[in-house]
Amino acid sequence: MIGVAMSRALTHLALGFAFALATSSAHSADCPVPTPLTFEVTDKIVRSEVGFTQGLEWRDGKLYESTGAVGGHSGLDVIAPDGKVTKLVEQGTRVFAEGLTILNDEVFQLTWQEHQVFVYDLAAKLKRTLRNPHEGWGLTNDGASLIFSDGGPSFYFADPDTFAITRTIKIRSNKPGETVGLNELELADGKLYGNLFQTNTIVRLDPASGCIEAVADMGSLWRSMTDADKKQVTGSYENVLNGIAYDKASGRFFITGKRWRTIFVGKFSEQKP
Ligand SMILES: [Ca+2]
Repeated sequence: MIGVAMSRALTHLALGFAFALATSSAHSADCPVPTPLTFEVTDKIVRSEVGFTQGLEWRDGKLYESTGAVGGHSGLDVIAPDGKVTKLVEQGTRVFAEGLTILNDEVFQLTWQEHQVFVYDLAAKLKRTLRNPHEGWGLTNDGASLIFSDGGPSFYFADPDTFAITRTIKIRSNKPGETVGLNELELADGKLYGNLFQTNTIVRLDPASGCIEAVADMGSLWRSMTDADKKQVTGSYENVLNGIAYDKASGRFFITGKRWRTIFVGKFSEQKP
Protein backbone atom coordinates (compact mmCIF):
# COMPACT_ATOMS: atom_id res chain seq x y z
CA MET A 1 0.00 0.00 0.00
CA ILE A 2 2.97 2.27 0.53
CA GLY A 3 3.96 1.53 -3.04
CA VAL A 4 0.65 2.70 -4.42
CA ALA A 5 0.68 5.91 -2.42
CA MET A 6 4.26 6.65 -3.33
CA SER A 7 3.67 5.92 -6.99
CA ARG A 8 0.75 8.35 -6.90
CA ALA A 9 3.00 11.02 -5.47
CA LEU A 10 5.91 10.27 -7.77
CA THR A 11 3.67 10.17 -10.83
CA HIS A 12 2.44 13.66 -10.09
CA LEU A 13 5.88 14.96 -9.30
CA ALA A 14 7.13 13.49 -12.56
CA LEU A 15 4.20 14.95 -14.46
CA GLY A 16 4.83 18.36 -12.95
CA PHE A 17 8.47 18.22 -13.94
CA ALA A 18 7.65 17.12 -17.48
CA PHE A 19 5.08 19.87 -17.95
CA ALA A 20 7.45 22.46 -16.54
CA LEU A 21 10.06 21.41 -19.09
CA ALA A 22 7.56 21.38 -21.92
CA THR A 23 6.31 24.88 -21.23
CA SER A 24 9.40 26.61 -19.89
CA SER A 25 9.89 28.60 -23.06
CA ALA A 26 6.26 29.68 -23.31
CA HIS A 27 5.16 33.20 -22.40
CA SER A 28 4.13 33.74 -18.81
CA ALA A 29 0.40 33.61 -18.33
CA ASP A 30 -1.25 36.95 -17.68
CA CYS A 31 -1.85 36.26 -14.01
CA PRO A 32 -0.88 38.64 -11.19
CA VAL A 33 2.03 38.00 -8.84
CA PRO A 34 0.39 35.98 -6.04
CA THR A 35 -0.29 37.91 -2.84
CA PRO A 36 1.08 36.26 0.32
CA LEU A 37 -1.63 35.25 2.79
CA THR A 38 -1.29 34.75 6.51
CA PHE A 39 -3.57 32.52 8.56
CA GLU A 40 -4.42 33.65 12.07
CA VAL A 41 -5.57 30.82 14.35
CA THR A 42 -8.41 31.94 16.60
CA ASP A 43 -9.70 28.59 17.84
CA LYS A 44 -9.08 24.85 17.67
CA ILE A 45 -11.26 21.78 17.44
CA VAL A 46 -9.59 18.71 18.95
CA ARG A 47 -11.16 15.59 17.49
CA SER A 48 -12.43 12.68 19.57
CA GLU A 49 -10.83 10.42 16.97
CA VAL A 50 -8.63 11.14 13.98
CA GLY A 51 -9.70 10.52 10.39
CA PHE A 52 -7.93 10.27 7.07
CA THR A 53 -9.42 13.58 5.91
CA GLN A 54 -10.12 13.82 2.18
CA GLY A 55 -12.99 16.28 2.15
CA LEU A 56 -14.26 18.81 4.70
CA GLU A 57 -17.23 21.18 4.61
CA TRP A 58 -19.12 23.25 7.18
CA ARG A 59 -22.89 22.91 7.24
CA ASP A 60 -25.52 23.72 9.89
CA GLY A 61 -23.01 24.22 12.70
CA LYS A 62 -20.92 21.13 12.11
CA LEU A 63 -18.32 19.73 9.76
CA TYR A 64 -18.99 16.99 7.25
CA GLU A 65 -15.91 14.92 6.52
CA SER A 66 -15.08 12.33 3.88
CA THR A 67 -12.28 9.94 4.79
CA GLY A 68 -10.32 7.50 2.68
CA ALA A 69 -6.90 5.89 2.59
CA VAL A 70 -5.05 3.41 0.44
CA GLY A 71 -5.65 0.08 2.13
CA GLY A 72 -7.71 1.80 4.84
CA HIS A 73 -11.35 2.44 5.52
CA SER A 74 -13.42 5.10 3.80
CA GLY A 75 -16.44 6.81 5.24
CA LEU A 76 -18.51 9.84 5.96
CA ASP A 77 -18.38 11.59 9.36
CA VAL A 78 -19.75 14.65 11.04
CA ILE A 79 -17.59 16.55 13.52
CA ALA A 80 -19.30 18.70 16.15
CA PRO A 81 -17.71 21.98 17.31
CA ASP A 82 -16.64 20.20 20.53
CA GLY A 83 -14.68 17.70 18.41
CA LYS A 84 -17.01 14.73 18.77
CA VAL A 85 -16.75 12.62 15.62
CA THR A 86 -19.86 10.68 14.56
CA LYS A 87 -19.60 8.15 11.74
CA LEU A 88 -22.53 8.38 9.31
CA VAL A 89 -21.34 5.92 6.66
CA GLU A 90 -18.73 3.17 6.85
CA GLN A 91 -17.59 2.12 3.38
CA GLY A 92 -14.91 -0.32 4.40
CA THR A 93 -12.04 -0.81 1.97
CA ARG A 94 -14.03 -1.34 -1.25
CA VAL A 95 -13.51 2.27 -2.38
CA PHE A 96 -11.03 5.06 -1.66
CA ALA A 97 -13.25 8.03 -0.84
CA GLU A 98 -12.02 11.51 -1.69
CA GLY A 99 -13.46 15.05 -1.78
CA LEU A 100 -16.86 16.06 -0.41
CA THR A 101 -19.27 18.93 -0.88
CA ILE A 102 -22.91 19.75 -0.14
CA LEU A 103 -25.10 21.28 -2.84
CA ASN A 104 -28.90 21.61 -2.78
CA ASP A 105 -29.03 19.59 0.46
CA GLU A 106 -27.20 16.69 -1.17
CA VAL A 107 -23.81 15.43 -0.01
CA PHE A 108 -21.48 14.55 -2.91
CA GLN A 109 -18.50 12.30 -2.24
CA LEU A 110 -15.81 11.50 -4.81
CA THR A 111 -13.76 8.35 -5.03
CA TRP A 112 -10.12 8.42 -6.09
CA GLN A 113 -9.85 5.99 -9.00
CA GLU A 114 -13.16 4.11 -8.88
CA HIS A 115 -14.94 6.82 -10.97
CA GLN A 116 -17.89 6.67 -8.59
CA VAL A 117 -19.53 9.74 -7.06
CA PHE A 118 -21.88 8.97 -4.18
CA VAL A 119 -24.81 11.32 -3.57
CA TYR A 120 -26.45 11.24 -0.12
CA ASP A 121 -29.10 13.23 1.67
CA LEU A 122 -27.99 15.19 4.74
CA ALA A 123 -28.66 12.16 6.94
CA ALA A 124 -26.22 10.20 4.73
CA LYS A 125 -28.81 7.98 3.05
CA LEU A 126 -27.45 7.07 -0.40
CA LYS A 127 -29.68 8.53 -3.13
CA ARG A 128 -27.75 7.78 -6.31
CA THR A 129 -24.32 7.16 -7.78
CA LEU A 130 -22.82 9.18 -10.64
CA ARG A 131 -19.80 8.50 -12.83
CA ASN A 132 -16.73 10.76 -12.84
CA PRO A 133 -14.59 10.23 -15.95
CA HIS A 134 -11.51 11.56 -14.13
CA GLU A 135 -9.72 10.71 -10.90
CA GLY A 136 -11.43 12.29 -7.91
CA TRP A 137 -9.37 14.51 -5.59
CA GLY A 138 -10.84 17.75 -4.18
CA LEU A 139 -14.50 18.79 -4.43
CA THR A 140 -16.49 21.96 -3.74
CA ASN A 141 -19.33 23.89 -5.40
CA ASP A 142 -20.38 27.41 -6.38
CA GLY A 143 -24.07 27.00 -5.61
CA ALA A 144 -24.87 25.71 -9.11
CA SER A 145 -22.01 23.48 -10.27
CA LEU A 146 -19.72 20.99 -8.62
CA ILE A 147 -16.05 21.98 -8.88
CA PHE A 148 -13.43 19.25 -8.57
CA SER A 149 -9.76 18.50 -9.09
CA ASP A 150 -7.99 15.35 -10.24
CA GLY A 151 -4.45 16.24 -9.21
CA GLY A 152 -3.63 17.29 -12.76
CA PRO A 153 -3.04 20.77 -14.19
CA SER A 154 -6.74 21.68 -14.51
CA PHE A 155 -9.90 21.69 -12.42
CA TYR A 156 -13.40 21.02 -13.63
CA PHE A 157 -16.99 22.20 -13.29
CA ALA A 158 -19.55 19.38 -13.33
CA ASP A 159 -23.34 19.17 -13.47
CA PRO A 160 -24.67 17.97 -10.09
CA ASP A 161 -27.41 15.92 -11.78
CA THR A 162 -25.25 13.99 -14.24
CA PHE A 163 -21.63 14.83 -13.37
CA ALA A 164 -21.19 15.89 -17.01
CA ILE A 165 -18.13 18.14 -17.25
CA THR A 166 -19.32 21.60 -18.27
CA ARG A 167 -16.03 23.54 -18.03
CA THR A 168 -12.34 22.70 -17.75
CA ILE A 169 -10.13 25.43 -16.27
CA LYS A 170 -6.35 25.30 -16.50
CA ILE A 171 -4.52 26.28 -13.31
CA ARG A 172 -2.24 29.21 -14.13
CA SER A 173 0.12 31.54 -12.36
CA ASN A 174 2.44 34.43 -13.17
CA LYS A 175 5.13 31.86 -13.89
CA PRO A 176 5.34 29.44 -16.82
CA GLY A 177 4.79 25.76 -16.26
CA GLU A 178 1.92 23.89 -14.73
CA THR A 179 0.67 23.47 -11.18
CA VAL A 180 -0.38 19.97 -10.22
CA GLY A 181 -1.50 18.31 -7.00
CA LEU A 182 -4.46 20.60 -6.28
CA ASN A 183 -6.29 18.62 -3.63
CA GLU A 184 -8.99 19.48 -1.06
CA LEU A 185 -10.98 22.49 -2.23
CA GLU A 186 -13.24 25.17 -0.80
CA LEU A 187 -15.06 27.93 -2.62
CA ALA A 188 -15.26 30.93 -0.28
CA ASP A 189 -16.62 34.33 -1.25
CA GLY A 190 -16.16 33.59 -4.94
CA LYS A 191 -12.55 32.40 -4.64
CA LEU A 192 -11.31 28.83 -4.91
CA TYR A 193 -8.99 27.68 -2.12
CA GLY A 194 -7.07 24.45 -2.51
CA ASN A 195 -4.17 22.77 -0.81
CA LEU A 196 -1.35 21.38 -2.91
CA PHE A 197 -0.76 17.69 -2.20
CA GLN A 198 2.28 16.94 -0.02
CA THR A 199 3.06 20.62 0.58
CA ASN A 200 2.24 23.19 3.27
CA THR A 201 0.74 25.47 0.62
CA ILE A 202 -2.83 26.63 0.20
CA VAL A 203 -3.45 28.55 -3.01
CA ARG A 204 -6.33 30.92 -3.72
CA LEU A 205 -7.46 30.91 -7.33
CA ASP A 206 -9.90 32.84 -9.45
CA PRO A 207 -12.23 30.02 -10.47
CA ALA A 208 -13.03 31.72 -13.80
CA SER A 209 -9.48 32.39 -15.02
CA GLY A 210 -7.68 29.66 -13.11
CA CYS A 211 -5.07 32.21 -11.97
CA ILE A 212 -3.38 31.63 -8.63
CA GLU A 213 -3.95 35.01 -7.00
CA ALA A 214 -2.72 34.35 -3.47
CA VAL A 215 -0.63 31.79 -1.61
CA ALA A 216 -0.54 30.84 2.08
CA ASP A 217 2.33 28.98 3.72
CA MET A 218 0.47 26.87 6.26
CA GLY A 219 3.75 25.81 7.82
CA SER A 220 2.83 28.61 10.22
CA LEU A 221 0.36 26.19 11.85
CA TRP A 222 3.37 24.47 13.44
CA ARG A 223 3.49 27.33 15.96
CA SER A 224 -0.09 26.57 17.02
CA MET A 225 0.45 22.83 17.41
CA THR A 226 0.89 21.04 20.70
CA ASP A 227 3.56 18.38 21.08
CA ALA A 228 0.84 15.76 20.56
CA ASP A 229 -0.22 17.49 17.33
CA LYS A 230 3.36 17.58 16.06
CA LYS A 231 3.93 13.94 16.93
CA GLN A 232 0.84 12.97 14.96
CA VAL A 233 1.70 15.12 11.93
CA THR A 234 5.25 13.82 11.74
CA GLY A 235 4.24 10.23 12.51
CA SER A 236 3.71 9.33 8.85
CA TYR A 237 4.61 10.82 5.48
CA GLU A 238 0.90 10.41 4.67
CA ASN A 239 -0.26 12.85 7.36
CA VAL A 240 -0.17 15.90 5.11
CA LEU A 241 -2.18 19.10 5.04
CA ASN A 242 -5.62 18.31 3.57
CA GLY A 243 -8.89 19.87 4.59
CA ILE A 244 -10.40 23.30 4.08
CA ALA A 245 -13.90 24.29 5.14
CA TYR A 246 -15.53 27.72 5.38
CA ASP A 247 -18.36 29.12 7.45
CA LYS A 248 -19.69 32.02 5.43
CA ALA A 249 -21.75 33.36 8.34
CA SER A 250 -18.70 33.94 10.54
CA GLY A 251 -15.97 34.17 7.88
CA ARG A 252 -14.04 31.42 9.66
CA PHE A 253 -11.97 28.79 7.88
CA PHE A 254 -11.34 25.29 9.25
CA ILE A 255 -7.95 23.85 8.27
CA THR A 256 -6.66 20.36 8.98
CA GLY A 257 -4.74 17.42 7.57
CA LYS A 258 -4.86 13.68 7.15
CA ARG A 259 -4.98 11.98 10.57
CA TRP A 260 -4.45 15.31 12.34
CA ARG A 261 -5.83 15.56 15.89
CA THR A 262 -6.69 19.21 15.52
CA ILE A 263 -8.75 21.33 13.15
CA PHE A 264 -7.45 24.89 13.21
CA VAL A 265 -10.07 27.64 13.04
CA GLY A 266 -9.15 31.10 11.81
CA LYS A 267 -9.04 33.65 9.06
CA PHE A 268 -6.84 34.43 6.10
CA SER A 269 -5.59 37.93 5.53
CA GLU A 270 -3.42 39.43 2.83
CA GLN A 271 0.04 40.39 3.98
CA LYS A 272 0.75 44.08 3.63
CA PRO A 273 3.47 44.79 1.04
CA1 LIG B 1 -13.70 21.65 1.50
